[in-house]
Amino acid sequence: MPDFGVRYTARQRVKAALPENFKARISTYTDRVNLGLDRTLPPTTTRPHRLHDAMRYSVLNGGKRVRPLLVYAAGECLNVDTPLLDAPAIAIELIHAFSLVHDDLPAMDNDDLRRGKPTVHKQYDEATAILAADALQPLAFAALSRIENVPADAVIGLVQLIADACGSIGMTGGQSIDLSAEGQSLSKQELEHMYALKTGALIHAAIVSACLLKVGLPPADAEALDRFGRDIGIAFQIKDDILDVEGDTEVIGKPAGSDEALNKATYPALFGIDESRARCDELLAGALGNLERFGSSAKPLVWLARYIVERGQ
Ligand code: GRG
Repeated sequence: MPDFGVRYTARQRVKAALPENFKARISTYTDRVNLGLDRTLPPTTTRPHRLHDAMRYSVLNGGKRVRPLLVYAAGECLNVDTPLLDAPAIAIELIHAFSLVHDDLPAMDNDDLRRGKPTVHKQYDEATAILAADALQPLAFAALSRIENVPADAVIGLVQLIADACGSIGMTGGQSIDLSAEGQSLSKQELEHMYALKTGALIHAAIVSACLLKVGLPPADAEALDRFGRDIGIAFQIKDDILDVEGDTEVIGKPAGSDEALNKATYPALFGIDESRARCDELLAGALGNLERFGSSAKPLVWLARYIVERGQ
């Protein structure tokens, strides 16, 4: 039985002195999760080669790694040992990758490009893309189950958190509402509910996973991070919509797969770009307010929250 569990060297297990500035800190954590993902995914030399090649292509073809970064930043905020955060960071990114493969399929958004490269069904074929995504989801839970030095109730808590965030009361439910809302007018409340499920649930789970790994976390701290996760998750999707509109204005017409071409119910489409920006700023301010109680240990979370709302891609 092959074992694809993540194994770090003793040096990597030691909590390294982290660089002080944002960019250097981000690349330290990005490298860390990329290493973990690489070791978790079966090699292409393992049969079936094409399936494993497609799985690796879908995960290791770029991506900002925002969700794993949030796991590590929330862990820093609570002073959780970095190695404990690897499993949820890897699991959540694998779930995210599988959702993108499905999201790009002809039955969903029918996109040809993802991260500037052919989508998985274009690079391979539709059946391989479906199977690769199918295999990424259990791989996420297998990675989670291999977490070491964590009490069983915390592991169960992580499995429940991430399963709920991924399922019909989370991302999949949000995607279902999104598909049935095409061409419809939703209230702000309805739209934000859809965003909270479709995109927010996994982002929220990234933050809360660090909370589950902190022994003796005061309930008020857990509640503050819970609220932070909810606000920043919705802000992430509104910003994604704004970027989609801004991207479309740079090309003539409505590119296939764009929100406008798909007649999607989005914040800019329903309430305009100015209101979308204002709501993003409002959510950011609310999110940051929840971090004040943590003082300077929340700095990486503050950086990431600002990055989410101010990013250019
Ligand atoms: C669970 C059966 C099943 C299907 C999945 C397709 C689907 C249901 C859900 C899709 C949810 C989805 C794609 C939401 C959009 C989230 C979003 C804004 C993605 C872009 O995330 P980034 O910007 O991407 O973090 P990178 O490329 O940086 O990783």
